[in-house]
Amino acid sequence: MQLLNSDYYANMGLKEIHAKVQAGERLSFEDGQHLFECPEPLAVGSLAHLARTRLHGDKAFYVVNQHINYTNVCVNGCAFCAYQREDGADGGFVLSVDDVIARIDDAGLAPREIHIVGGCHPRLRLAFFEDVLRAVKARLPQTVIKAFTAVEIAHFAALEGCSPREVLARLQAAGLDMLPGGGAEIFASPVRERICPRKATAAQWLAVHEQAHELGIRTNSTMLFGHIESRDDRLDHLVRLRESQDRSPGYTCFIPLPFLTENSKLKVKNPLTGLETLRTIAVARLMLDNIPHIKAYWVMLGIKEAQAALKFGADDFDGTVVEEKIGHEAGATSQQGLSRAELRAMLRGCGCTPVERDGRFNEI
Ligand code: V47
Ligand code: SF4
Repeated sequence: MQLLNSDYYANMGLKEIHAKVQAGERLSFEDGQHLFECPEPLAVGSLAHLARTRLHGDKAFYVVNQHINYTNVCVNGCAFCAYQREDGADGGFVLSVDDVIARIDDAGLAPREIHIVGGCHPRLRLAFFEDVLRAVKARLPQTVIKAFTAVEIAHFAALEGCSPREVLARLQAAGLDMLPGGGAEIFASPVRERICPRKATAAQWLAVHEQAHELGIRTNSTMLFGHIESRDDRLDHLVRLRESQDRSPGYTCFIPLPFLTENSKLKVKNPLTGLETLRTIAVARLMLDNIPHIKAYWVMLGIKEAQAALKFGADDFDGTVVEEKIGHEAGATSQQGLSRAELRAMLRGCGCTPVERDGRFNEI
C-alpha cells in the first residue's frame, strides 16, 4: 500500500528509508536519526502509517480491561514518579486480597484482561502475590492476568533471596499469564542513573523479560520519554528492545509513554510537543519491525492525541481501564475509565475499524 508517492518522500529526504519500508527491510540506528531530523513530522507519520497499515489494515484494537494498583508504597523513589509514597507516609496505601477482589466485583465488567501493578513495597512477600493471583483467577477464570513489571519481579526476587526465574515460575503456577511493559523507562545508563537509580537496571529488565518468554509468558514493553533523554537515547532504547525480541521472541506490544510533569521532582527544560510525541510513536513503529503492536495508551496521551497516534503508527488503544493512578497523580487529564461503546465510537470517529481483542491480542 502506498499512501503518498515516492517523489514526496524523496523531497523530504526519506527516499531510501521509504524504499526500505516498502521492501519490509530493517531500519538502522542512523535511519532512525534521519527520521527524527526530518523537517516534516507528517512525512515520518505517513511512513509509520504505511508500516502499521501493512500489519493491521485499518483495524484499531481495544480490550475490556481493568487496572488495579495494589500499593503506592515503593522503595525506589524514581525522580519522575508522582505516584510513589515512602513507607509510613501520608497517602500510602496497600490493598489486601479482599480489596482487590472487591475492586473487580465493584467494576462488574467481565474483563478480558486484568492489569495489576504496584510499587516495590519493602515487606509484601511473594506468598501475598501468589494469593492475589489465585484469588483473581478463581473469580475470573477466563481473564488474562497481566501483572507485575520486571522491576517488581526483580524486587520480589531480592526480598525472597531467590532468582527472578523462580519468582516468575511461582507466579505463573499461581495464575500469572503476562507481564506488563512498565519499568523500562530509558535503558541508557547515564539517564537511568539520574531518573531511577534504585530501580532494576536495563540489563536486569531485559533479562526478566527474556526469562519470562522462556517460560511461555508473553510480555509488553514501554519507553518513558520527553524528560532528560536525547533522541539518540530513545533510538538506543528501541534498538535494544528489537535485539531482545530477536534473541527471545515474546514481546507482544510496545507502549510509548510521554512524561507527564505534574507533582514530579524531575524538572524538564524542553517539554514535549504533541508533534514530537507523535513523531516518537512513528519512529517506534518503524524501528520495531519485530514487535506486532504499538499501543496508544489514551490515559497518558490523552484521548485526542491517542486518536492521532492511530495515524502515526499505533494500532491499539488499550482499554476500558476503570481506574488509573500512576498517570493521574502526574497530571493526566483523561477521565478514569471508558466504556466499550465510548471506545468503539472514538476509534470509528478517526476512520478506523474498532476490533475488540482479548488480553493476548487475539481478536474476539
Ligand atoms: O513504568 C510513571 C510510567 C509506567 C510517569 O503493559 C509515567 O499493557 C508518564 O507501564 N509520566 C507504568 N509516565 C504504566 C505502564 C503501562 C500502562 C498501560 C499498559 C501497559 C501494558 C503498561 O508509567 C511506569 C513509568 O514508565 N510513568 N510516572 C509520569 N509522570
Ligand atoms: Fe516505584 Fe514505579 Fe514509581 Fe519508580 S515508577 S517510584 S518503581 S512506583
